[in-house]
Amino acid sequence: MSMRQSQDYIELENQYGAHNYHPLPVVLSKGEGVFVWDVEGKMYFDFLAAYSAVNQGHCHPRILDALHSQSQRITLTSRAFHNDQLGPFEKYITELLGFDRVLPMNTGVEGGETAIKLARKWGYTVKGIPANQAKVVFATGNFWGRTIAAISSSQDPDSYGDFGPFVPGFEVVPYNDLEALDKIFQDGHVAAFMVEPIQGEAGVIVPDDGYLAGVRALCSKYNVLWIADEVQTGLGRTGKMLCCDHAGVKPDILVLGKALGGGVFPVSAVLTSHEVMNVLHPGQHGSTFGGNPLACAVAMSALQVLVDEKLAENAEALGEVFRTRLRDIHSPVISAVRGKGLLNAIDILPFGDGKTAYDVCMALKQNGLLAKQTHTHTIRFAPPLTITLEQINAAADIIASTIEAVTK
Ligand code: IF1
Repeated sequence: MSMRQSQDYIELENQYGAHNYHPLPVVLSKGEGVFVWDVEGKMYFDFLAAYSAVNQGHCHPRILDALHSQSQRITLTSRAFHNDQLGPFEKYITELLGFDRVLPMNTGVEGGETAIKLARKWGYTVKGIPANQAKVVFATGNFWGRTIAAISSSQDPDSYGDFGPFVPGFEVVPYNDLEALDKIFQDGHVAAFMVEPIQGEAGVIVPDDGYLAGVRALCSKYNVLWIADEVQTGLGRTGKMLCCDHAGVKPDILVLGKALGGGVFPVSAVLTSHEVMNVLHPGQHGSTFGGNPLACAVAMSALQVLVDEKLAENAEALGEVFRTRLRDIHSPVISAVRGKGLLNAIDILPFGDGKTAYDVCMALKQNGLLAKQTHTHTIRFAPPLTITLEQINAAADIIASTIEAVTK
């Protein structure tokens, strides 16, 4: 039996799997640090990091060790019983990030759903919003997952098309627009405003410097809970532990996911105050896997790696280097360079006979760097935060030479 090649694996997925993605034609079989290898043994820089879920690098030894040693003891108890990993994890993460309480879940979208349930219930029982009248406000361009609630706030037809009817009580305002917030918050039925400090899927949209401080002030003024969706921007990605830290402000509810699982296990978490978290009583929310001992052991090690290896600081410093390198690529097809820390993006103008960012990503793949386009014209660059100066410069060399070559 000849060893399977990439095309064999792709054909298996085409024949037996759902076609809910259009992946780049590369089949990965090994990952270590900032590198991944395909089944033919070709090595690539991973500049997507599973959409910022591999901040600590692929197969981090300390995180794998936590996974392996806990898996030899006990992995899943359900929350019908206590376990010896949950309490220590809850203490560690709440003290590390400065919140009173945490509710552990599994995926980022479950974190978002949990935050919205908390906000609605707080709206009724604390703010005094009439039953079933609570409103949650979102920003245009938001993306927080694929559930019916998450697509109910979306403006992207690919996200919501043919999946209606949608969750009621969701309102949308333009991102980065404080006046619009000031206006809609005057509706006393608004319980919360959920927003990404930098919009990831929308194309790494960085708001004006005063925006987050303005959100904080307006939410306080109108007694509206600010839910910060830091599933993608959190945990060192933008050069601080939390993206909100750049503005020196704290949300009422924080949603984390992705890198909380250290790239090896789905872990998400919702952190908030006693006042908000205490609106939930036994039997009112939960999850089979939420807070399982394996997830807690992995997440604890994932956080400790971020802190001990100073990955946020590394992201801050190397992000500056990387954006400078991108700006030094004097190419007529690059119309914008933007980002914070190691969450960056470039916009690519159509070139050649209608070629787009996808064609640049295909050429980057040929040259040993994996990245993914978003919304046709944008390429997001988000490597693991463990990347070194030498590696970021080598990757920038590949990006520069590739763009120069394909756009000749
Ligand atoms: C896919 C996108 C990124 C997120 C933010 C919550 C979630 C996400 C800010 C939900 C998830 C993922 C979903 C994944 C690809 C990826 C993605 F391209 F889809 F939009 F990162 F930008 N909040 N983003 O970015 O977390 O439930 O997925 O754990 O659906 O293809 P999840």
